[in-house]
Amino acid sequence: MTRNNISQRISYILIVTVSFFLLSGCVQGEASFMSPQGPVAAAQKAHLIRVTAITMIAVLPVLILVPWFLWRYRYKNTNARYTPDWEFSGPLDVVMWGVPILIIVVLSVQLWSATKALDPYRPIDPAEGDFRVQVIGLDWKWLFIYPDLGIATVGEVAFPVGEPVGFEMTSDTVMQSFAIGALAGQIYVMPGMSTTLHVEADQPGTFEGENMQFSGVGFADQKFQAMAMTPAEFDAWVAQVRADGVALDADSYRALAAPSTKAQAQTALAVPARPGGVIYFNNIPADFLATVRDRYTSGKPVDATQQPGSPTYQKGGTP
Ligand SMILES: [Cu+2]
Repeated sequence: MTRNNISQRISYILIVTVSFFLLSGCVQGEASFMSPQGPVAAAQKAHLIRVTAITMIAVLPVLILVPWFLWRYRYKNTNARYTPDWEFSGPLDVVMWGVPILIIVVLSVQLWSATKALDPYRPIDPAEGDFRVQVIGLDWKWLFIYPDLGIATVGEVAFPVGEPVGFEMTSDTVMQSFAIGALAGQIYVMPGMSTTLHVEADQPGTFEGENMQFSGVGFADQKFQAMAMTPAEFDAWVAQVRADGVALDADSYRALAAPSTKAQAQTALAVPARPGGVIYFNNIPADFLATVRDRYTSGKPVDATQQPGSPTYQKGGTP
């Protein structure tokens, strides 16, 4: 590799790194792990900064020395030593190989321990137990089910602040990617499978959640508000969902699961047009997520008319 190539490559790395930090500052504060609102996102941010700093031990000297060499050993500078036959320096080789090897060893240890610590399946506090929320990814909305409270929502998900929340998730359409950026990283959801994500919010607040995997025309609308509430606020919210909700049954689920934005789903279900496309359900069949998920693994193929992601999906009636 020529020096020019190297410096090109380095300027590219620099531009990407700098834009990353600039752009992450532009994102709405509560949507990014760079302004963490919980312990998981805080650990992710600390990990990124640590890893970037360690990498800079190798990157910064190159960024500084390459322009300096170019300047110092330019043709017209008669003060610089000209040694066209120079080809090897033992101490220099030890530094040039030794430092990067050390960095890779340290990065490996960092990555290993961070991967274990940030395992999304690992309960945040095993002694405390999870506040359970089940999630079904649909075109183009997320259905949140509270199996212990008998309610479900679309467009917003609330949970008590300071309590570890365990999301059990699946998809009833294509693969999607669930993320509440300010609390934790993204996790994929897939039909016929369950994935798990643990989050916790430090302070009461509202954070943006979204689907991060393109899934068709309504993709941009597949966002929701994640709301960390005080216990009193949360109880009031649950009471409101229970009072204002419609029953979640086979028919309402079929209407909800059909490809539509949240607002279109409100119309299809004939429920109030709440801001943000929010829909409340109050009567939840037992183990609804398992019923939806396990259709795909019964051993019999699921007919296309029964798959919400299919163009021939039947929106109404029971099969
Ligand atoms: Cu999978």
